[in-house]
Amino acid sequence: MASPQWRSIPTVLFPQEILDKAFRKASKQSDLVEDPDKYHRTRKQMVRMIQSASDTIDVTLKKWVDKWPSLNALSEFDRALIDAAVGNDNYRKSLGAIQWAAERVRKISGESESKILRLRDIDGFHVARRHAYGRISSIVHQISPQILWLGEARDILRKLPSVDSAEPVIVVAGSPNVGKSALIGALSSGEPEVASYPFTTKQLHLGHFVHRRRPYQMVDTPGLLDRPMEERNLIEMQAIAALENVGDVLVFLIDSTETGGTSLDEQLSLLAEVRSLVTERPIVVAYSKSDLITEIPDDAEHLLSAINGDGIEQFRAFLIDLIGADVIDDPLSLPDRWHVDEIVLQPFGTKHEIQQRRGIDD
Ligand SMILES: Nc1nc2c(ncn2[C@@H]2O[C@H](COP(=O)(O)OP(=O)(O)OP(=O)(O)O)[C@@H](O)[C@H]2O)c(=O)[nH]1
Ligand SMILES: [Mg+2]
Repeated sequence: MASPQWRSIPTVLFPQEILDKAFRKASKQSDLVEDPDKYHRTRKQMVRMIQSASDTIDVTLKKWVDKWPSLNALSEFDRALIDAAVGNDNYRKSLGAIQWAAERVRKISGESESKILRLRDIDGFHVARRHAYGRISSIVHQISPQILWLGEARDILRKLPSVDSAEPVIVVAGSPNVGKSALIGALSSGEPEVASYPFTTKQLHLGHFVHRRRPYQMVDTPGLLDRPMEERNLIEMQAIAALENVGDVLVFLIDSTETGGTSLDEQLSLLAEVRSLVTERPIVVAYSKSDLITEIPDDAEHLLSAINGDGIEQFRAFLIDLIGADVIDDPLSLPDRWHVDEIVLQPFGTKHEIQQRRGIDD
């Protein structure tokens, strides 16, 4: 499922701008009416004005509704992101109100036309046209809050990262400054894209690499984990839950050198919190800045350096294997090492954890 292309969503006009645009077009249309007879000409002009104005509004509003993706059609990842950014409820209600207004305006146009066709005097045509314009304006003003909301939401949503959740997604988390963005850079082919989450001032890095023609996307989660869980607001909590639960794998990066400014103990307690939050996805713990590490932590299975590249290729291969996007195309073939069932079923965890699961003491 491709991410919505927020950038292609048309600009949201202010309510008065929509009306101005519609009425301006309508006047031009009325100028085009030709009829030597004033009575018939005026009638045609007034009908043309109402039709044209309501057409413009109807088309403009419906285009918004069409261009904004329906939440139900989006991936869980995108829905969670939108919910965190602008609120899914507001999203639905605003688009609903706009759809309603488009239909109302169309109806008013129809009613006014039949009324004008029943009238018999030039003044009446003008009055009916003005009356129709008044009703149309009031409908558009009535949905003013929703139009304004949509305009603001568009600006926020345009900054959201675009992730194709049909392809593998690797989410990188960890305390500030542990090297999340640098790791994504090191694993990426090409420069990572820089986006931003609306709820943090920090920059977000999006990278990818390709393995067997499949893109593996990587997203980092800056600024989401720099305070204890209980101090975070609801929006951040949702964002964390969404991000960490949605990818295929969560890489938790630990900087055991503490040069990032967070003590190892704090990082480990953060890891414990994240473990309690992320129940649906495998968590891979990796140690960053291996070029600076003097004392190798006991349980360090993955030691990485974004600076000199140590461990990076092995880690990439490990992630590809863990995600397993390539395996079992042929339903009759068995995975490699199928007979070693524990390892096939539970390919991750530290050596110690695997041994524990298998009941082996160190
Ligand atoms: N020596 C060394 N320094 C590294 C390594 N990886 C990152 N750094 C340095 O650590 C600092 C932080 O790296 P970032 O990649 O920005 O860390 P981050 O986790 O993305 O930080 P935030 O986005 O602020 O949470 C930078 O000065 C990097 O140059 C590494 O492998 N070795
Ligand atoms: Mg970063």
